[in-house]
Amino acid sequence: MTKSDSKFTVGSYLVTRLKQLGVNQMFIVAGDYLFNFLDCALENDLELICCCNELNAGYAADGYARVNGLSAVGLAFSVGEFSAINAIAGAYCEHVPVVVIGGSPALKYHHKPKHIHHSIETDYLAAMKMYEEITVDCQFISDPQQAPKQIDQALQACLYHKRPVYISLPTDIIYHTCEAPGPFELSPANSHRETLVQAVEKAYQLLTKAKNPVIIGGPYLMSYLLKEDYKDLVENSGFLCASLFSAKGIISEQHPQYMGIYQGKWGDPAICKIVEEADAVLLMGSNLNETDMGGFTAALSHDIMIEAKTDQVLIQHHKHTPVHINDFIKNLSKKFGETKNQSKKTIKKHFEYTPGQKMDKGRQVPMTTQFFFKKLAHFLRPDDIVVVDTGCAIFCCSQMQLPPDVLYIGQADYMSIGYGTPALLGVCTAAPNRRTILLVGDGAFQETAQELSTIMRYNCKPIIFLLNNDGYTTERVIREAIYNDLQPWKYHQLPAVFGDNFWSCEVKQESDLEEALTRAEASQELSFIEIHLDRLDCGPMLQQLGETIKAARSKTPMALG
Ligand SMILES: Cc1ncc(C[n+]2csc(CCOP(=O)(O)OP(=O)(O)O)c2C)c(N)n1
Ligand SMILES: [Mg+2]
Repeated sequence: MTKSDSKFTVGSYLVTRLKQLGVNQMFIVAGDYLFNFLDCALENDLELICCCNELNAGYAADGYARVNGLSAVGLAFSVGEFSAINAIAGAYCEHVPVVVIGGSPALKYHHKPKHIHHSIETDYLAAMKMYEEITVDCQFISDPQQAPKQIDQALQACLYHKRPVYISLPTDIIYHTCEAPGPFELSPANSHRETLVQAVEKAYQLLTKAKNPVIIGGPYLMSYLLKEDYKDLVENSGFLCASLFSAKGIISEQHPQYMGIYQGKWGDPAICKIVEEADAVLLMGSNLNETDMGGFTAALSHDIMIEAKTDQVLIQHHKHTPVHINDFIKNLSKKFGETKNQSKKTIKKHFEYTPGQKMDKGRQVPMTTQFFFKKLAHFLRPDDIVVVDTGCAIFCCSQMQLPPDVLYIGQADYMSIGYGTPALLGVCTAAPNRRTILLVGDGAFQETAQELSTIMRYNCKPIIFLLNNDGYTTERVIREAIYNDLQPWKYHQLPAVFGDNFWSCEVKQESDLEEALTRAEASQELSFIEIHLDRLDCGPMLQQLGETIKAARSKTPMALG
């Protein structure tokens, strides 16, 4: 078929490609320059999830991509594009593949720019210049002949690097015809063959000669969909393994070889000891960020380390590149798999909370963080999705043992509060049949609370636990000051403003929780449970962290918060 015979337009080409790649919903906030593309999406059965604001649409797209493997967000020219920047920066930081589509003025305006609505004077590419910092590819589509190539290039980059890309679509280009999309073939990983073989051999030698080797799983294993390969590697090697704070749940926390979260001196001392006394460490898919490294208290020596990043492997200071994490994990796992009689090391867990343990129903005393998380550990079941926002929620959850096959989602590296509620919308959209639970602090909730409205608009039925500790407790434990206070909302009353398809309650005493959980368990509607906690009750880990930071602050300012 020639280009002129094609029934495809630039708009329908992009929509078709998204659908071929499993994106069946797009998060949007409408705007006039975007109308043509939105109509095109509707004509081609790409469902639109209309959000309250663009920051939230970006976070929703992030949550959707973490479940689905790819997502799209449609934004109005400039005003919408600028508003979503923090969400897309988060997706860039955390390796989440989101396609950002910006509606732009018609080409005739680009040829002869005038100061039109939403433009910053006459620079129509101002947003694109900003997105260049937080995406792996930016395309401005001005020629329908080139459009398919440009769109495919952006999508390839998005899926290869697992990071956002940006496509700017002038409003009139949408209806120009272009060639039909063929099958989409993903670019293969670009490892250099011999370097890969060398890296695998060296890593294998170092690990097998060691007496006490350990494996640590990082977040890129999740981004690159390597969960199964990682499990194979752990099992084929027989070594003990830990997860980073940002990779909680990358391997079943019930797995006999799994120790728990390693987070330097911030984490469990028993796990820290095993990891830091190991004579070989294989660290898979990490960027060694501050939180994962426990405020850089982690004492991991590069002399005994193998570090697989996304496209290179560092072995005892020596860089092997290009070696893609995908190729490295598969080949190393295979190599271990070929070795017979590999004895497996197992470990008794150090977790404080274990499912199946008999739980008391609670007394008539004020609710505490510790009691809540103990009960929650019993409430969770396999296959749940748990979304956590930054605050006590993410820090306390990291200490709680998850049942197998729970998908755990949080912004553990970028840590922008307010991520959780809109990400929940994305997660529920991508996985409507999985039970989904949100843990969000009062401060984080106040950042993006409107999206509860969209969650109800699309009839999602998550269970939301709002941890109301009267302000920014995570910040309070570092410094008590009025800027960590909040206007005290009646949170459990808020869903009633947005719709009818919910039930809500307040939990003030330990004994109230049982009834709330029983009701949530049986509910066919959205559950909104406001948990009242003391303003300084943050669980032992954060408490200790606050003390450490306060003590260290006079010498070295810490970055937390
Ligand atoms: C967008 C953004 N603004 C500010 C911060 C700084 N910050 C980190 S934790 C926190 C407090 C969170 O409060 P809340 O959600 O109530 O959780 P809590 O610590 O009380 O459990 C703040 C303001 C941030 N991480 N992200
Ligand atoms: Mg709070």
